[in-house]
Amino acid sequence: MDKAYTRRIARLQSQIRKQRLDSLLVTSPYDWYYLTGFTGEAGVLLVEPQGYTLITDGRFTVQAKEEAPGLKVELQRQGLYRACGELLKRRKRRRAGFDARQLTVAHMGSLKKAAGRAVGLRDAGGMVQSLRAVKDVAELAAMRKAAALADQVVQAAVRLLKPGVRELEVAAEIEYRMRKGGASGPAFESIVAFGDRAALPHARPTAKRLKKGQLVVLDLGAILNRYCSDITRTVFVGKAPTKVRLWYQAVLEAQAAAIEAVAAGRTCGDVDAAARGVLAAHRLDQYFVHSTGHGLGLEVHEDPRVAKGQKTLLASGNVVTIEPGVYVPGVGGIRIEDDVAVHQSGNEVLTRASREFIEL
Ligand SMILES: [Mn+2]
Repeated sequence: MDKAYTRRIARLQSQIRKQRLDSLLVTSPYDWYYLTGFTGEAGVLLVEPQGYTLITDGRFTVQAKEEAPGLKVELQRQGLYRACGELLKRRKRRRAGFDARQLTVAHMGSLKKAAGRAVGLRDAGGMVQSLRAVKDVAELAAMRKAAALADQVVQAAVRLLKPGVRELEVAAEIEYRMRKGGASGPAFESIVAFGDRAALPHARPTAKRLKKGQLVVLDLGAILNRYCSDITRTVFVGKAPTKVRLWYQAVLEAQAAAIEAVAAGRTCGDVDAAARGVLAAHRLDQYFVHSTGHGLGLEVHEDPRVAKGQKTLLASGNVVTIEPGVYVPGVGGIRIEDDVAVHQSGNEVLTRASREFIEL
């Protein structure tokens, strides 16, 4: 297996020992891909202080061998969690960790039934996610490429914004261009929101046609070599009223202040406060209805969360989005989003498409 994977497993095993667990059930496909390179979507990776075993089914035998040579695989035939429970029982595990945010009540039922009373289960959620929050050199290189593809696609999408075009058409072009650029797909359902729909932070594209005098929010991200990007640009079709231009400048200023605050050792709450403070000075903070950003990596939303009051310290290797916005119901919304990597000193903005206000 690749050295990066063995290094990650070793780090997790030391965490397992530190938390005085004798095993950990890794139940997220993102987590086991991070640890082994196996991309199958069904299974459980059982990590123990001295080794690790993938429990999966016959559909993935060949795939696991190809993607994670040397990985020990046990095939389950009568239910994944039943097989897990039986394995824990055979190995006399007393303190097995699991992630309560991932295991369903049904999974837990089968697991407990098969494991029997002697096996102890404890919630140890988030252990792999916290390792994943710190990207290594190869991961950062992958994320730069995913960000560059998002830059290209968002710029191409802006050129498609002509009166009469539908939100859905622009969304389709966005996804087509991502795949042409090598992406396995979009990191999330692309947002193309015209006019008052731009006031909905998570608007889904509709058949609505673009008109002159509307704001347009484009929010998209690509998955390239398994890593996600996430970018938002807002443009105005026609000559923007002064009010809209002032809102845009305020959001841009808020974003710049938050990016400036992204540094190793600062809290995520500080970064959020930097954006919120600028918007408050413009009396626009009541229109900023979500948090400033989120971690980005194998998943489009991961640790650390950049939200109000978050005490988590940023560390070198973190990648977060910075995406303040203002949303005025009935009028429209403005959001500017970029992906930022934290370095030992300073930070690096991975997405580079121009942030200047565009009037088409
Ligand atoms: Mn985002």
